[in-house]
Amino acid sequence: MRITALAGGVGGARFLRGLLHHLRASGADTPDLTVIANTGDDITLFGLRVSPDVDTLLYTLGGGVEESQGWGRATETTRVQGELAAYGVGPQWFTLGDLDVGTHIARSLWLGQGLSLSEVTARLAQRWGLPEQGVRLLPMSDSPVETHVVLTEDGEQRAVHFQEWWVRLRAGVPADRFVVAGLDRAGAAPGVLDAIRTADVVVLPPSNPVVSIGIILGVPGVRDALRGTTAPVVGVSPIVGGAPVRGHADACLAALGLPTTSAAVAGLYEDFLDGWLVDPQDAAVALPRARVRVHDEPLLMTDVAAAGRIAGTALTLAADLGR
Ligand code: FO1
Repeated sequence: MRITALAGGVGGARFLRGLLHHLRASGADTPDLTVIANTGDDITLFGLRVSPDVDTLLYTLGGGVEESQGWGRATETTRVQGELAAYGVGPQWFTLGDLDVGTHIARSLWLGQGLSLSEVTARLAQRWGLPEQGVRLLPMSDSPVETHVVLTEDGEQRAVHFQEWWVRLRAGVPADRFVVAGLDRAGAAPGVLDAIRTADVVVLPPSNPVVSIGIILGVPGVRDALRGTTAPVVGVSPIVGGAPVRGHADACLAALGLPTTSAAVAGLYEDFLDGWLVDPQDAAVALPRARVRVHDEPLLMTDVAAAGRIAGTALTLAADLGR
């Protein structure tokens, strides 16, 4: 079964790790999973290209993530950044661990040598053993795309990089809107549109609907491919009991004038969504499109087994829809 997923960082990575766990436990053949990663969070820091969602997927699926925070490397130190601070080199609000820096140096070096982001990501994925697990990790685009957030502070509007809003400001200053530099002219990376069109199932993990999945949907051709695919498209709500499971999805939805409900998230996908998995607390959702099949299942990914159970339910929902 060819599965294609659109994913952001921590929520997407944990869900997909559960999906692989579920597929292995159910004795299926080697999984055939294509993951299309958001690269709108990417940022250049200290001259290095950092790709947080891609790296979170690499480390989580490759067994090297720092579980307590969901991103970065386990058993990490920050000596390099400490030395940069001693030189007065910033920013210091974004923590880059020493092992993580190795990834950014490799990525930046290879990009500088003329490799595409897809080629670089494939090399990084090889090191983390993703191909052996049946996983193909694709950036959504080979072109640089960067999400910026327009804010009003002291009566003045200014735009900051998404990471500055998310990490330094903790999304505490309301976003007026998001501006995604480079998105309108970003072509989908090789394999992205085909992976959607030829999948047996397309899954939307519980990733941020605005700044993760929403950015991937903005890559020219992706939304059309989702509308046109014959595969059932099944999503998992990132909202449980009217609040994001993690991260600041509430602040992102507010910027679009939307409430923090699983129904509002489903509304963002209404032109291509077939099945929608919600938590029992949100089971009474009124969806904008009656033909979307809603199923409820506890959605807290407390461990790998719980994420596997949720992923298994999403596949069952997809199979029911495909009949
Ligand atoms: N998140 C934080 O809250 N603080 C950080 O200092 C931070 C550093 C960081 C470094 C590398 C990386 O891959 C991710 C990192 N994140 C950090 C997570 C990241 O900011 C966001 O969670 C995602 O971009 C949103 O998906």
